[in-house]
Amino acid sequence: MTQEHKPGLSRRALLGATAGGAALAGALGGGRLALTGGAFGGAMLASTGLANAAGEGATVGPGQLDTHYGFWSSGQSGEMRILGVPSMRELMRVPVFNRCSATGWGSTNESIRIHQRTMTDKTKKYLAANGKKVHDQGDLHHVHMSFDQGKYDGKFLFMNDKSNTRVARVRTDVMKCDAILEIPNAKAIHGLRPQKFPKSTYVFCNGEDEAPLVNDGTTMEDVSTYVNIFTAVDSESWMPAWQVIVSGNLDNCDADYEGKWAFSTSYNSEMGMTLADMTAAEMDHVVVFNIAEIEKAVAAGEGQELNGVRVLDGRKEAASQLTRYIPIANNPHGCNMAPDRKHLCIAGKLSPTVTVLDVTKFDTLFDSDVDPRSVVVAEPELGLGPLHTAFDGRGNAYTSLFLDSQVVKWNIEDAIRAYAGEAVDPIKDKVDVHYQPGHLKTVMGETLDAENKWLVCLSKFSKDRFLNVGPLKPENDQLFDISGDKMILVHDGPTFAEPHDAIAVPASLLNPLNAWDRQDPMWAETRTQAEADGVNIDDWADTVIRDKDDPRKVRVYMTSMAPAFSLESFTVKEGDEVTVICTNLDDIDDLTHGFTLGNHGVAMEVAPMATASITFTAAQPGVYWYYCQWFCHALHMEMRGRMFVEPAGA
Ligand code: CUK
Ligand code: CUA
Ligand code: CA
Repeated sequence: MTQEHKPGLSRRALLGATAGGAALAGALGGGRLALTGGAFGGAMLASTGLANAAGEGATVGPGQLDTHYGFWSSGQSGEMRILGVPSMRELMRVPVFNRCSATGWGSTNESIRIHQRTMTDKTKKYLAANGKKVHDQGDLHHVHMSFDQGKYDGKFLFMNDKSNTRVARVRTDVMKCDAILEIPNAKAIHGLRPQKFPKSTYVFCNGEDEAPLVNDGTTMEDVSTYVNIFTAVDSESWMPAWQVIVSGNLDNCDADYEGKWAFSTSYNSEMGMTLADMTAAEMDHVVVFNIAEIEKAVAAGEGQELNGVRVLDGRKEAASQLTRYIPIANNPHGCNMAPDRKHLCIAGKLSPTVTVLDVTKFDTLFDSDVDPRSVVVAEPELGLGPLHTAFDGRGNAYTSLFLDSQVVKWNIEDAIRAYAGEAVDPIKDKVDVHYQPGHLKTVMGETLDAENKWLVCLSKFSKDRFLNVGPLKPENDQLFDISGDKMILVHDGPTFAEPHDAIAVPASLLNPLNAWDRQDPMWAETRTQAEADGVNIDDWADTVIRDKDDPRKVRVYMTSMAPAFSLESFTVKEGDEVTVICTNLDDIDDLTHGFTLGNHGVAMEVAPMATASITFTAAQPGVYWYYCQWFCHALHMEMRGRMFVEPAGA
């Protein structure tokens, strides 16, 4: 047992008391120390040693593989993370919207091309006018996998950048981002979900912030000109398919299992610009998007074309068939479709309730004179600050209570019966979590394959759960075994800023490559340039080429093979725009090389059989060493060479 860090903190004691069953199981079972560490925990964390004990299978010993991949967002870190579940070991960080010192993401030409990808010439102008080239920062809240027939297809992961109104796609075969899009017209993409059925043709993207539709400074103070925009992005071309203007703003979203609807929560139906105004109304709403009607309107050329996108008007006053608005109590947040294909759960946030909507009744909303609240089939009171809901595929829902710092397990059918007047308590269990949870997720819980084994709860605060690391504390992701009637805490996992959301999928769903395919599109443009230079980048290359048309540009082609670069040195001139193109000819698993150039801020990963390139300006005359920064061989330290920079006039 470790000591208390501070006196007077009763939270541990409280947790210990409420998790009594777990404490007992842990005490009896022993073990699990490798994962649980010291914190309070030995006693309260469950063990695997006990037959039928909760937490069974949570231990993943040295050399053992996890049964599931977890994909975590990273909030303001701007990357996607891969964790093993149930060990909660962090396996990889995949830079997406951020710049990465280790891999050169955001610095290499291959990644900058993806960062700079623009949808139309018009948008390119818009980007240039704002002086924006590459944002190397992002706020990534939501990661979701592509679907086929309501189940994950294992192909892509989609994610948002709230801070720069962007969305990105990650390929699961190489676990690299292959497309980023800055969405025009909308502002601050927050909620993001793929279409579940028949497949993820669209990725639905919520614009959270209100702004004038044509946001060019001609109108700024006049809030009546502000709109919010819902965007469907084509998952293949990674271009906007269409947009819908809505009443109020958009927070979280989801889609149904029939391919008919998308839905979004709105906490600012008031279109308020201040906290007081945003929380003024008793009811906000959920927007229901009618996909078929929207596609019909797009095909008919309705609405307007703006920055290359068809924009339809789905606001209340437009009285169209595109949208419907279902009143929901004050400032709802989470929007989670249950795997029973029927029930949509809207978390109340400022209301202690979750509102359950029957999506199979949504057709009736588009008849006239129907009370939009007639699709509400339950509204259980669960506790304070409900944010998000997860599902176990057995009819149970798990809702995070931010203010109560709890997770509540409740039964959807029982909640429906209670709403109909029966004397039944839908609440089945409550556990304290540490501390103030946001999202929570079950394995496959947003698909028809929902599992009932693990629940991850992503808490915003770790409080006294870990060694003090200064004023900035880690967050805390907690793993629960939900296979029994009670939720049992089996693991705490500190995380850095700031995973909002996560998904977990069986390891068998994915089969990532060990070495790149030489024909991968990632370096297609680099290949084209090499061919123009008469260089074969699939073979040994040790060529330095000065551009015929622009003599300030130099391209340096080299290969890496442990423990040497093909070029021991190369020569350029001060001020040259130098591009180093490196191909790793080692096709051995795990044998990544890198290229780091001294005093130039240049470093990049070159994974097995990959080509990577990076462009920089040669500094003042002198000798500069480059080296391989991924420890690859006994002679890794010797894997280096010199760049000679001659005076410009020489
Ligand atoms: S939001 Cu973070 S806790 Cu951006 Cu999904 Cu609810
Ligand atoms: Cu190659 Cu280190
Ligand atoms: Ca509100």
